[in-house]
Amino acid sequence: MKKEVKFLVAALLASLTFVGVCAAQEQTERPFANKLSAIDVNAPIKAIPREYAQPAQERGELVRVDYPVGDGTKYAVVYLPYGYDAAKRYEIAYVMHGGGDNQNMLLGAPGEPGNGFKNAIDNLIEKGEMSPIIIVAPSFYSGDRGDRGMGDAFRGVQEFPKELVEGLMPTVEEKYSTFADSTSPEDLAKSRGHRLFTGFSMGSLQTWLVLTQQMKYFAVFVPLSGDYWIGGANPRGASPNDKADAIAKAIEEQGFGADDFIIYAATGSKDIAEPNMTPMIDAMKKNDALFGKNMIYRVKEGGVHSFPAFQEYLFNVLPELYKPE
Ligand code: FER
Repeated sequence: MKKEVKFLVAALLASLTFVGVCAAQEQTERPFANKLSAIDVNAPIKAIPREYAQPAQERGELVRVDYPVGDGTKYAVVYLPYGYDAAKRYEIAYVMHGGGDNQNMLLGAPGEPGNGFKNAIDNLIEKGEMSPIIIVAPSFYSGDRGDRGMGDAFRGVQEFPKELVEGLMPTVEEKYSTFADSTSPEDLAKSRGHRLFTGFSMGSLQTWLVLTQQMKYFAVFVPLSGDYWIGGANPRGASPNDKADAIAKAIEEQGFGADDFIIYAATGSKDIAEPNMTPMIDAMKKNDALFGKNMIYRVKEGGVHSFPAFQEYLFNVLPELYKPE
């Protein structure tokens, strides 16, 4: 090879390496790293104190956001923290309800802050116990079907991961300021470290489905009272090891490893999901290389499969994951 050509090849390789390193650094922005290390998994899960359920002085706003799905539209309820400022960047948490519920169940509907959980979030932020974040409450049901059978839930959770990344995320994160520089798939992926998915019961199944299919866009997962049903429908006969292996395989097939995500799982000792979830988590823990350092699991003593339990888990988990600096 001629000297000049060698030089050109070397320069090209050096610049490619440089671009590669920059890309890797962007990919590896990991604000979620170390979030779990300070959490005592044996500490009791706190009930929501009565005063936190009262309206705060500084109240966030609930807005309805319509987004495209196929030929139609669906909507999500979006919580904007008090003093939301489009010039700032916000962490964002997507929260999925359980079977039979809807977009309004967790936080309330716009103008009707519902059952006190929104007040609890307002209060946590007002008291400086949690950073202001954006919370998105969508539904896996199709708005116009209005049906609520188990088959609809199975279909809904299976269809949702695609509509999440193609319709909901781009619409919400275009409208409101998150860590995504734009709503291109590349920028949404680049900001994955600042994006959480959680849900209760069928919403927990939804969380496992998002983890196994859309980890490209999410790094923080909070499955509450629900195990992974392979593919989305109840996998009769799948053992805890089968499920753990399927989750591990899906993570690896998406090109991710132990440093790329965290899982904060929880349920109650009397929850109908506990006998499903605990053995699956135990099977996952056997894969120490993938889950050893980045997964925790808390079980609330006496906790049952109920909406108040869902609220309690989030009330405990969100301030831990979004500790003010
Ligand atoms: C589970 C137990 C119960 C679970 C889901 C449910 C995804 C849902 C029950 C219902 O909607 O009635 O382990 O995991």
